[in-house]
Amino acid sequence: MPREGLRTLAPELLRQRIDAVTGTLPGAKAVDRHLSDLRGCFADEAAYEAALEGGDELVYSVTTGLEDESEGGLSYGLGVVQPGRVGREYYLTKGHYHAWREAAEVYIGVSGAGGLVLENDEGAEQFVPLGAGELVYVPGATAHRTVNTGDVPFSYVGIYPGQAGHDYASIAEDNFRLVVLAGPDGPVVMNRSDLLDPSPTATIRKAHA
Ligand code: S6P
Ligand code: ZN
Repeated sequence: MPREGLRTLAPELLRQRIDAVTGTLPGAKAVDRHLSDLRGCFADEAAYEAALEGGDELVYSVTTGLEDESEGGLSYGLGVVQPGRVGREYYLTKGHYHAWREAAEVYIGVSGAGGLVLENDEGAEQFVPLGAGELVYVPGATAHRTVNTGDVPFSYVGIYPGQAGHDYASIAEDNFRLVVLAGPDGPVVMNRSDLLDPSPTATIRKAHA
């Protein structure tokens, strides 16, 4: 792909306005993900089926702004996760590794509150809160999923190498090891294995804001 340059780049891509109220990049088209697109993502399968019966609600939208797939180019998109839950689990994105594993990404919070569930295949995992005006660095070779822990839409911009690509299958197979749930005093983070096999010793971590 030829390099986008000052001469070729459309002005609306050179300087893009983020509409934080509507959660859009004006001029760009959003891809919507509804509950039915997220089969297998939520821990509580019965709650998922019940939620689906109640209506195939919109869970999140992604609007891709510029996709510069030339060597050294960057792409970016605006994600908006709606407020909501399936059982106690907050609405989330599918999540992915980058197909080019080494490709890192920067997330910048635009409005609302949520965070990123991160993990790698070396056994590290973490929930990192992300609010408006905050930035989270997603290192390379790290699967990432966004979660809305608030009660208004959570929007953020993700900026990543244009050649990153997306690999959804590798993380979908076993799903993320951490789940983010509504607790009595706000969001809590648990290991999926503890959630599926609850015992008094299950580790519950508070998702510090
Ligand atoms: C792209 C970046 C985000 C996600 C968005 C939706 O690399 O990480 O723009 O695409 O958060 O998530 P997902 O997992 O459905 O692509
Ligand atoms: Zn990504």
